[in-house]
Amino acid sequence: MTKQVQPFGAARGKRMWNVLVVGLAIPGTGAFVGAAPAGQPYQAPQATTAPVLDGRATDACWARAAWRPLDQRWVGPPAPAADFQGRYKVVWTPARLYVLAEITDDKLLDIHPDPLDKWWDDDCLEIFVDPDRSRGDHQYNYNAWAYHVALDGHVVDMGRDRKGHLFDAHVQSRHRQQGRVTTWETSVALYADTYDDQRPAANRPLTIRAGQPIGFALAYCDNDNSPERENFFGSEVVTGEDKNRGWIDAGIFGTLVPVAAAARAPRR
Ligand SMILES: [Ca+2]
Ligand SMILES: [Ca+2]
Ligand SMILES: [Ca+2]
Ligand SMILES: [Ca+2]
Repeated sequence: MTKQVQPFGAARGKRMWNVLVVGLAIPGTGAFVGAAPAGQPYQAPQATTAPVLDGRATDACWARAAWRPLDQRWVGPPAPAADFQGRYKVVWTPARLYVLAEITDDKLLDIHPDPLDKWWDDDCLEIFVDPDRSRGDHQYNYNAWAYHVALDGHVVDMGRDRKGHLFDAHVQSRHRQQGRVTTWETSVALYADTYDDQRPAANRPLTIRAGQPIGFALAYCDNDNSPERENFFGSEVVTGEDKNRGWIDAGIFGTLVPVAAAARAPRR
């Protein structure tokens, strides 16, 4: 199985920059960057009104969530800030997680029109969820999920048969590009490890509850000019030589804690 095993020399023509540049030069307000460092549980605020998925981060719920950086280089050489930068936020309702990603990418690429052909070699957002925070292997089972969200909206993860499958019903996304910055808004339904892939319609999403931790990580596959993706940037620190472990091992995921919306003051 050669999926997602990429040589480090794949990014020809890229300059070698210190990865610190990526972490320090995030555009925008930056107010929350560094407020919730990697390795600490992410406190996801409850959205009293779900965001409208339109690639615009103007929904009230987003203002209450802290940014986290996508600054861990899992595959490929260091990249300058103009090539890639990323950060994200998460909010929730009992029915869904909502992920906002702000990605600076100098060229959006989709060179595999078939959504099940080398999906990780096109630009895509990758959303990792382990609904019961059990950790452990999830390569060819549903203990956890690695949803690859493509520019065309298709969503792919590996099935028990060791092949890619579309899970378009699990994740919805919209993105909007302004210059080099693409804003992705996604909604993610959580499914248990008992997921029956022979009867997809029979599965029901889990209810998300305040205080029940969820394994979570986010990543971005960046390809600009190459037959294979050039970089893979993630949200979590992965130790060891092989940092491309998210699609196999839910143990590298971070922890997301759904935080209840503050109760309204009683009317008098
Ligand atoms: Ca929106
Ligand atoms: Ca790029
Ligand atoms: Ca699990
Ligand atoms: Ca790209």
